[in-house]
Order: sequence, then C-alpha cells, then structure tokens
Amino acid sequence: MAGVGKGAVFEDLLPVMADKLGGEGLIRELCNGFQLLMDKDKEVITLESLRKNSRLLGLQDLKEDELVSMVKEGDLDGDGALNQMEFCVLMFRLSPELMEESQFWLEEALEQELKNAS
Ligand SMILES: [Ca+2]
Repeated sequence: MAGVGKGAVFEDLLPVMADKLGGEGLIRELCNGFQLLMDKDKEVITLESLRKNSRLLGLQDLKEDELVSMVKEGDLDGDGALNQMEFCVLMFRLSPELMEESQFWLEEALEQELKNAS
C-alpha cells in the first residue's frame, strides 16, 4: 500500500486484532476507532481531529505526512474529511491481508446476526 509510510501501525495491528476479535468484533472495533478519532462536533474525522486523537489511541508514532495520507487516501467523496464508512474502507484497504479475508468475515458476521435473530 503506497502513501501511508513504511512501518504503518495499522498494517501490523489489524490482522492481529482480526484474529483476536473475529470479523464482527473487528468491525465493531473499527467503528469504536472512528468514534475515538472523529471531531466530536462535526462527527467526521478531520486532519485536525486525527492529529489530536491519534495520541489517545497510542498512535503517536504516526507522522504528520502519514496522517495527511490517511485522510487523503480515505476521503472518497472529496470533502476533506473521513466519515465512518470512508474510515472503515480505509482500514480494510490499509491491510492487504485483511482485504483478502474481509469477505469471509462479513459472511461470518452476517451468519452470527442470523443466529442471534432466530
Ligand atoms: Ca469524505
């Protein structure tokens, strides 16, 4: 994945989280991550909120240009900020391994939903 520099934290972190949490748990965690990183007033992730809140998640190693890349690469509709969907998509795109398995996880999560419903 180009753009988010070498040693990007998420690339290493996500597969580990995925193993531990399973698909459903991972998606929930990603959404929690969004809540933590977002601007509480605007309810989107901006470069500013990312810079401020990434420290809270222990991501202080992310450099300014990596934060800029994250927002730029994740921003699908070009409004300069990441909404929850854009954030989750970005997280999956940052990890090729996750990308390959995400299909399986989504099915697994869906299956779980159906089980809970019955
Ligand atoms: Ca956007």
